[in-house]
Amino acid sequence: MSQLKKKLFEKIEEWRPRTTRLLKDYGDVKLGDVTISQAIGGMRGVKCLTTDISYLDPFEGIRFRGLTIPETLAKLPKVPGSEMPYVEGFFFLLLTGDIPTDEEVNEVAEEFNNRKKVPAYVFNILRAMPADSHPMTMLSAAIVAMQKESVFVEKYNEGINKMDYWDPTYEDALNLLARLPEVGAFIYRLKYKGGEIIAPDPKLDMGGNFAHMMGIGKPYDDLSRLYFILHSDHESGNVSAHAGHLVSSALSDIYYSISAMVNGLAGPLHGLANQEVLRWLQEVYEKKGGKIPTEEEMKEFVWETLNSGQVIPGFGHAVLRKTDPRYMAQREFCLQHLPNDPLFKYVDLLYKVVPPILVEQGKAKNPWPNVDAQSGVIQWYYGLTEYDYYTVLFGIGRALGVCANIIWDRALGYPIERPKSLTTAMLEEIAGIK
Ligand code: CMX
Repeated sequence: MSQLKKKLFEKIEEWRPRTTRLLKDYGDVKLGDVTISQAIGGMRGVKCLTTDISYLDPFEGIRFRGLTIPETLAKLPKVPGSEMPYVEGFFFLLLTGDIPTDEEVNEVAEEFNNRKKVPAYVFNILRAMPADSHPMTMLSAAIVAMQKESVFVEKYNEGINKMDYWDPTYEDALNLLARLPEVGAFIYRLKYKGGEIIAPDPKLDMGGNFAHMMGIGKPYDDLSRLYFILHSDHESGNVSAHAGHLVSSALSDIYYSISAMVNGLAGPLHGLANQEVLRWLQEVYEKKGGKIPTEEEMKEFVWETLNSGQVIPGFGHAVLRKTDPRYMAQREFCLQHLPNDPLFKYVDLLYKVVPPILVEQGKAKNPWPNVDAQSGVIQWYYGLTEYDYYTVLFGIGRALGVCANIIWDRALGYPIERPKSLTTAMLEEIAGIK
């Protein structure tokens, strides 16, 4: 058994009595009340999910296993010759709550390497899809196509004990995570580079190998590591994480669950916002006849977008009430690597222009930029101008967090999810409306 799996098992054994005790002795303790606006309005703020992988404070932003983004990046072992940590080591942290030693990181990186062979039928399926399929549709299809590989299904059919469900789920998760970079890079090269596929390099770590298969030189490897880490998890109520958790709660395996996660991420109010930012900016650019707009002109476009009943992509958040630290981490990368890039300056102008306008409009509870406002700029700078593809990168990252959550859901025996619905007439009756 690998050190990661052994450590995970020890943690699970240690953790289970805490969940059992809460349920048995404190199950009736209230976490809050649900209002009519929460029942109609997307359950905003309802405290009804549990995860220990990450926590999102509205004013501080995300913490992964208790660590802020700068702490996470500083503490994890770095890939030799790189500024960024191993994504594999980050997954170790998400899963166990511990910073891995160099030896543990090397072992988990090797394990990812040993599992990364993508079945040939996946490539055939992708090749057979219509050329104008969206990359997220292709990613989702590739993942669900691999469902027949599920170790969980095999063990379930053999009658495995409920207490052991986490084990084959772990196997499925590692197999899938190890393969996602190649699937993602294949989609990119098939769709946008005339099908000239670059074979994986078995010596490279996850981020390095992804950059290699995309055909983009340094520091794109570090950017990929940063990108996958930043997008991995945002506690469990966001659409993609919740979709993954919900589907897996029916004991659907990792492949079904992560495909569902990808489908949720593909919405423009969620992960697709990163492509929408670039699409919107390009529209503005074209309207200006290929000139970068001035601050005043930018303000006009923001108002035009709002007045036509659309949202400003990359701004606002359901939980955050400050600038997203994931945005700031990417901005720092831009300041270090592409400070004079015109598109970066253009997006930076939005940071100045949009928040006061959203405040003036008085609707958005959070006028500040989120993770998606900055990510496309960096990709564009390194030659990835096909912005339809950007959410695939988000999806590869998000799978790390959702897989870690699903393994723990199984370990702690979280049941099938089934909240209760009421009718509008019932709400009216409860509200005292005649
Ligand atoms: N531009 C214009 N209006 C916005 C806005 C924005 N960026 N953000 C919020 N609003 C509006 C909402 O549409 C809503 O309007 P209505 O009352 O007419 O329905 C009102 O402000 C209140 O919304 P809210 O409570 O502040 O925000 P929600 O929790 O409902 O929604 C989010 C959150 C992210 C969907 C929303 O801010 C938005 O649409 N942002 C733009 C899309 C985006 O960047 N999404 C990516 C988020 C990060 C991620 O998940 O990847």
